[in-house]
Amino acid sequence: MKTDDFNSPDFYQIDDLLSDEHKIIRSSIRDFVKTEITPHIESWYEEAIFPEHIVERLGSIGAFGPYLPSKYGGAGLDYLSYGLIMQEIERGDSGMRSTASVQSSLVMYPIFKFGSEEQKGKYLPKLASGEMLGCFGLTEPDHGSDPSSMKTHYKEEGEHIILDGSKMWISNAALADIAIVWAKNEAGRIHGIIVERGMEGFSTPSTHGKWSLRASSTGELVFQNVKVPKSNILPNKSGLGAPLMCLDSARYGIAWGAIGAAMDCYEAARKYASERKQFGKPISKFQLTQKKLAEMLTEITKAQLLNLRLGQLMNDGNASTYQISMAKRNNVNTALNIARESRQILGAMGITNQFPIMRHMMNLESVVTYEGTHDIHLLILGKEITGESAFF
Ligand code: TGC
Ligand code: FAD
Repeated sequence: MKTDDFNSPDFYQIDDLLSDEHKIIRSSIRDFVKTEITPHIESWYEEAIFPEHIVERLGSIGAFGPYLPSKYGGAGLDYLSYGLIMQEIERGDSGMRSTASVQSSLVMYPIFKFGSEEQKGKYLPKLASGEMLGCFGLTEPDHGSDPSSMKTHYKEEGEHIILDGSKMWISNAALADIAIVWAKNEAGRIHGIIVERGMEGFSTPSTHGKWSLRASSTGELVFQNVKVPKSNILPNKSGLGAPLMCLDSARYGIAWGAIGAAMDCYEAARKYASERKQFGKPISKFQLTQKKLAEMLTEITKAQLLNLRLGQLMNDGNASTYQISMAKRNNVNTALNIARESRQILGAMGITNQFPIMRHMMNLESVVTYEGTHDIHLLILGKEITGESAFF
């Protein structure tokens, strides 16, 4: 069995800016990843298995909704803690982090922010413990970057609504007990609806043939005249702004998570370079290898500082969508470049599953697309800078 002796690079002594509590949380999640994810991830990935038991395990270590109050099963932690948890889990695998961030930011967060007291009491504690798994349905087959044009809709019928349409590319769809579904009412206004597994006309086919996020389950949500009680509508916010608020929280977690994957690639490449000999000396003696490693560490350090400051702004309630977009876009792109450079340092060995690099690289190809593509985040920033929308 592979040993995992990962330690995160800290070139700018950023640890000095974290509290003891932050460091304890990071260390406990890191230990969890070392014992419960690293030893199995390559075979789950190769066999395209989502390890269902991991849901309750993630719940037990507090990875679901850590920033929610304890009244609802959360741990009342701050956003730096949430970021560190995402960083450590994605260091293990982006698919595992996907499960944690969908559950936390895209399922628990909207119920907490927009739900009724009854909805919060009914779902949040079970979601926090991992007894229940959720998913988030915004993307449709014909509407990805442009969710405002979604077709999924509902009409009112007495105490129920009748929901029709479909969602695609939904993480955890096939396993989720509940789905937070975004759909338009008869006036064309977007609302969030809690759809439960077992409701007649609701099905969740799996998506196969992915070369990315293979240890994560992806699927569709299909609604054919699904009768949902009106009381399952999230009452406290409507409009596209509601799902976009959830995305802010999830994109923040991804900005941290991606750097976890980058650190894992960098550490694997650094160690390999000191052990692998060519032309009679370790390849770490070659200037071109040193250039790669120096540039990787520089980019990781810049991204760590971006995350730290963004986390402070999140804690103060002052982080803007645009700041979050910048961090998501920069850090995922940085991680993808670092995965590619690390792979080069390992030569042929870099393409095997004896090292985590190629898996991280393939995962990051999804991460750079979901939660807003690299180019959509550039346009979100462009709109903020110029005041002009490139979308409409
Ligand atoms: P736009 O006109 O900019 O905004 C529409 C309305 O929303 C308001 N708003 C916000 N409100 C709160 N928080 C925010 N962050 C907000 N951003 C915008 C805005 O004020 C407006 O309100 P109102 O009252 O004027 O109507 O919208 P737009 O249609 O121009 O589109 C904006 C755009 C393209 C940036 C947005 O739609 C977008 O971000 N597209 C990307 C789609 C996306 O990210 N999808 C993600 C799906 S979920 C996912 O990928 C999960 S992967 C999970 C995993 O496995 O980890
Ligand atoms: P499109 O929107 O069709 O974009 C295709 C290309 O066109 C991209 O390069 C894009 O940048 C570019 N483009 C689009 N519009 C513009 C423009 N105005 N200007 C310039 N370029 C543009 N969604 C969910 O709702 N829930 C989930 O849980 C979820 N999980 C996912 C899991 C995985 C593994 C993946 C891969 C996706 C997941 N998604 C989920 C969907 C994801 O959010 C979408 O894939 C993403 O928003 C992009 O949409 P699209 O794939 O339809 O691409």
